[in-house]
Amino acid sequence: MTKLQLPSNSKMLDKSFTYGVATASFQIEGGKEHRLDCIWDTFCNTDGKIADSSNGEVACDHYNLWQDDVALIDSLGVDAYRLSISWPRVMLQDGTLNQDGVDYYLNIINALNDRNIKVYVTLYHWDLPQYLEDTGGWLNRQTAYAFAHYVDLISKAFKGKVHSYATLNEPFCSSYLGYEIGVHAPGIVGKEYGRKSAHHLLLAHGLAMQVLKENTPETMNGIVLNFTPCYPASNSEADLYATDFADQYFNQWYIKPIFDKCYPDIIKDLPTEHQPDIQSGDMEIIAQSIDFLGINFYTRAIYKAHPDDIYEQLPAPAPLTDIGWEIYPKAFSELLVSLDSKYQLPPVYITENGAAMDDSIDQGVVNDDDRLSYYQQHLNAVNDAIEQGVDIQGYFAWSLMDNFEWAEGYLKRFGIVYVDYETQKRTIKKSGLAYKELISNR
Ligand code: GCO
Repeated sequence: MTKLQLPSNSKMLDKSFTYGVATASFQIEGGKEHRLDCIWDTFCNTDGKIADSSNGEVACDHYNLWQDDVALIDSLGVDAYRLSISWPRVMLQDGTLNQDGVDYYLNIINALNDRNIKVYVTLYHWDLPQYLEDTGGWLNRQTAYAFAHYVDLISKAFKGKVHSYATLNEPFCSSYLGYEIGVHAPGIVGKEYGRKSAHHLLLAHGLAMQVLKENTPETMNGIVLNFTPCYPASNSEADLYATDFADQYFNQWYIKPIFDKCYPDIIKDLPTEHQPDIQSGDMEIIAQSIDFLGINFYTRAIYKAHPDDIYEQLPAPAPLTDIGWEIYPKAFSELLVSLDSKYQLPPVYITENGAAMDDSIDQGVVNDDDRLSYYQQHLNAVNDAIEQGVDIQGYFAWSLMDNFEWAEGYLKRFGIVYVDYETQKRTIKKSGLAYKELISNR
């Protein structure tokens, strides 16, 4: 297989459908000496947290190589680039802007605009300033207000240069992985912390939406949520119940407040000490209207009832990617159709989709047929959802290039561009060449 193809009548072949590539600050930038510490620096420096004991101090050295990387993005022919802003690079602890950090992003944003590449900014992709974690991080309600303040200053500094803002990337990961099971920074463990941190993240989203509407009503403003659709191991009543519970806990928890102004029904089944601290007016703030919804999809999960706990997730069946996630594209179209039927969705953008594969480079060539096939199946799934009436207007490949894959360090490669971390040489993989061809053949 060398090509990515869509049916000739596909709406995804219209020029108005946006194709892009995505990255995140901590995963690619390095340049640590030019910013304050974030929770991922601290987490990486804690023994046993990162699979290869690595950190984000150099990463893809995008801090120094951004000009080449913008040229690389342009060479792929994409319409848009989704990047995230490192909060501790642009803000000082006293609540003022760090102009060097702002200028760093302005240079990148200007270079993208010069090349007619639309700039999709994510304002929070998990790199919370460490000084805010020191006062409780997302367990502290004040962090939501600190976020709105940062968004106020940065959206003014970027005025007129950005196409779209996403407030948060995947609040599920920040709260559940970071504060409930502790496999992501800041590594806090306790069922009592997951929902509380999630509520403050969602509040931060709502407060930031208010700021964006005021400061930059001309940009497309929204949020990026990830979903791992839940499937039952059998049709037994117990398994169906377990699966529905997991879906409410892991998926609907983050979207329902935004569209329905309330948490899923299971909130009443959670012990009081696990409940979020909801203050009067919070749900109205969270349920601001949004201009777009970003959806990230990688895989599904299968659940059955558990005798002592409510649910148990089964091991993922083959075929698997290199990170152990099942390849099951049908869940992608089913997810999109089901969200569309449950909620009054604004236009949807697929803000991340892609696969980690065990790539090897041979004489400057990366034949990642496995990733190419993943993309083909998932582009088809998006097309299926569009045919079923879901208003999807864009698709971003995760990721532009191999990078720091959080707790997996540099061991898992998600790029459509290969990175040699010794030399920082970038090589477009076969999947990247096919993506470029799909885009240029529209
Ligand atoms: C995400 C993360 C990415 C990951 C990707 C693969 O938003 O989940 O944005 O940072 O690298 O999802 O795990």
